[in-house]
Amino acid sequence: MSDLLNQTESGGVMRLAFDRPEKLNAFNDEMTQALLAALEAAATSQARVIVLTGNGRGFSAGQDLAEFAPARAPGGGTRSVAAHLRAGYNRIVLRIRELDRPVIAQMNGVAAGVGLALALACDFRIAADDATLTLGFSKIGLIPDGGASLFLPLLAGFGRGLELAMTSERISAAEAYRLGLVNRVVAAADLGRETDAFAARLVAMPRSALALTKRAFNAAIVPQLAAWLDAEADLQELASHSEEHRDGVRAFLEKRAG
Ligand code: LHQ
Repeated sequence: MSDLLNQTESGGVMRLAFDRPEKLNAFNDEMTQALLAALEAAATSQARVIVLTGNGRGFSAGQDLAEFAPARAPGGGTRSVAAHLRAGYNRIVLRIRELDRPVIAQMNGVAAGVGLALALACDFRIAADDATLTLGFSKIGLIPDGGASLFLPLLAGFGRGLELAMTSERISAAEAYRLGLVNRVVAAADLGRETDAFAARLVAMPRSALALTKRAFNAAIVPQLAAWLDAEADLQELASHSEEHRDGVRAFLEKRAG
């Protein structure tokens, strides 16, 4: 267990809270692997519902761009983005979808990049009214990854999904609700209580019915998920070799990003 992921369990609900609040819970390798391990352990736990959330004012700002930056610098490291996706986020998305119990994203604050992608891969999203969402990838020359190129149009529709992906517009929770990206929006002060109440409703439902319902929806809507995540990683690899990507990451790290 890592200090970067707090795990608690009560009333049949496992809560996993990202804990790098000073970086808006951006994912470094340690936090990524901790989440993957926790989701793997959840598959055999007594918990009937899993809740993902963040500590502080962020749900997650996505990939830690400072940690991955050396590979982006001219003459820098050689880490492949595709390999990075396959070793971490893609496995997390598959775990979320394959878990035979509901996974809820409790969106306490800003969700960006692959942080938003992971929320979109969950079964349900409950957002605080002051939370915001942005894909952010296009600003740094990338494509939506972590399954977002699939789950975003699935939830928001092709046109609005593509618009959000291409513009990286930062939208409010209310707008996200209007677009179908989140299931409900609640007062920030009530977020924990409202999520607990919703989770308790699910805990009280017949366990196998929920497991089979999830399996049915997966088979109907995302039957080729593993293959798509793989293809998405290849496209991201292409994008990551561009000058636009290098310049975009540099602009963010030097705080020149608009
Ligand atoms: C961060 C981050 C961050 C590091 C905020 N990293 N520090 C996969 C494969 C391989 C390569 C690349 O990517 C991917 C998948 C991805 O996820 S790509 C997309 C990565 N994420 C982004 O591009 C979002 C970057 N962040 C932002 O645009 C803003 O921070 C948002 C809109 C999330 C929030 O803005 P503000 O509320 O104004 O907060 P802030 O920008 O002031 O951030 C607070 C701190 O968190 C700050 O640190 P500092 O030490 O200066 O206080 C930021 O540098 C840090 N931070 N996101 N992704």
